[in-house]
Amino acid sequence: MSISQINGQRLLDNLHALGQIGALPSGGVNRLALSDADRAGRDWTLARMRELGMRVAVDAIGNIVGTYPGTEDLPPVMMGSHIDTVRTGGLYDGNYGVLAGLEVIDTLREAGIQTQRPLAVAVFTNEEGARFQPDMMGSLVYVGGLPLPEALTTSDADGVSVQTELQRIGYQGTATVGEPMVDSYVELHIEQGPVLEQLGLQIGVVEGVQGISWTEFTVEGQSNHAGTTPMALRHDAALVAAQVTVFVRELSQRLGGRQLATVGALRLSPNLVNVIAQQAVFTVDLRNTDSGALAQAESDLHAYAQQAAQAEGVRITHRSLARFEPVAFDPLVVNLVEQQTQALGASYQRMPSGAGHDAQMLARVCPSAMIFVPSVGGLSHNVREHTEPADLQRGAQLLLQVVLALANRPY
Ligand code: HGY
Ligand code: MN
Ligand code: MN
Repeated sequence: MSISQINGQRLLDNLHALGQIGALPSGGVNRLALSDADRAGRDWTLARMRELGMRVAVDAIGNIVGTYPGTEDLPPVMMGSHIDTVRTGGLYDGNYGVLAGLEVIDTLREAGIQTQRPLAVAVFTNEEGARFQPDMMGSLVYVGGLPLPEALTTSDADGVSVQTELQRIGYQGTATVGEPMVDSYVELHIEQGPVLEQLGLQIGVVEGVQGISWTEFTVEGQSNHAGTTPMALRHDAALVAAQVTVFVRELSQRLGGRQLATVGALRLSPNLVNVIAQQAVFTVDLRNTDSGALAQAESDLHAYAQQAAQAEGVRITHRSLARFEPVAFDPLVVNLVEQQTQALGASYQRMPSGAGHDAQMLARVCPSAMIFVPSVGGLSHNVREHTEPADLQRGAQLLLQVVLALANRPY
């Protein structure tokens, strides 16, 4: 049976159409979770699902699941990702996995093909965690990893809750969280790193996702006059934030391997040129494929932060924003992705994911895996995020072939 070919131009057109929603004047996209732009993106995506004749459900955390019926009433093979972005996002992070999933449905529908198992496409709420932590919030609730009430009462930096925003944008749905039960999950995503491009490879067969540890530190010092306070008498919150920032870079170099460390958010108060900072609130993002090394990095970080605070005579507290162990995807689904990649004649390598993804949550409840396509310059979470059309098309074609194999496999 000749395999249907996805319509690459239609996929590109849809990526650009969705990319207009929340578009930044300088290029790129700002579609923070549960913002007005996110609502508009959700409305657009729902309309696309309905155009494809999909049955659409929205659950209590705002996850959207479109289902395309199969010949058998079995748990669906699910594709999907997210359409929320960071504040300086690109066209492809998350959006590509959702729209490629809809392109697969469109292609099969046009060919009059119905798979044995139904196919589903999911849009998970707040994958980025840029506004509300933790990241992958919608999929974590979906798999029962975060109680719904705890997610709904989570607030952003302005004290606005997830529930308030879900209701405001009209996406606190009534579908039961975690339904439908999923047969298997395949997420297509841009790599968001430099590996495939540097090796000149077309596909990443993703074997798992590294561990993630997000911590928010609050340092309380003493504001004072920058011109009259002797250096020895200062209790400078900004100094401790800066020391920890330098420390985590040195920590990643000392631990080596795949240890990553980032201070991405920093707020000083009162944040004035001639006032010693009274407060510093900052985040530390630690990642490692090795669970033990990640725990070691966390332990070293907290020991150093306490010691630096004590030396400066300031108080330091912290709270965890997200903590996920490394995840290994289902070997059978990973093997299937590899086989279909070979059948497509694409160059590839097996690799871990540096970024977090909804697939690492779905892996808790069903066999899951991911497919990567190259990111130009390894850039992502950056308005210049780009993937070549040929790579976007190839990834979507591979997704179609993988889900066809999963949806029609003997049961
Ligand atoms: O932070 C991450 O890895 C993902 O983009 N939420
Ligand atoms: Mn993503
Ligand atoms: Mn992202």
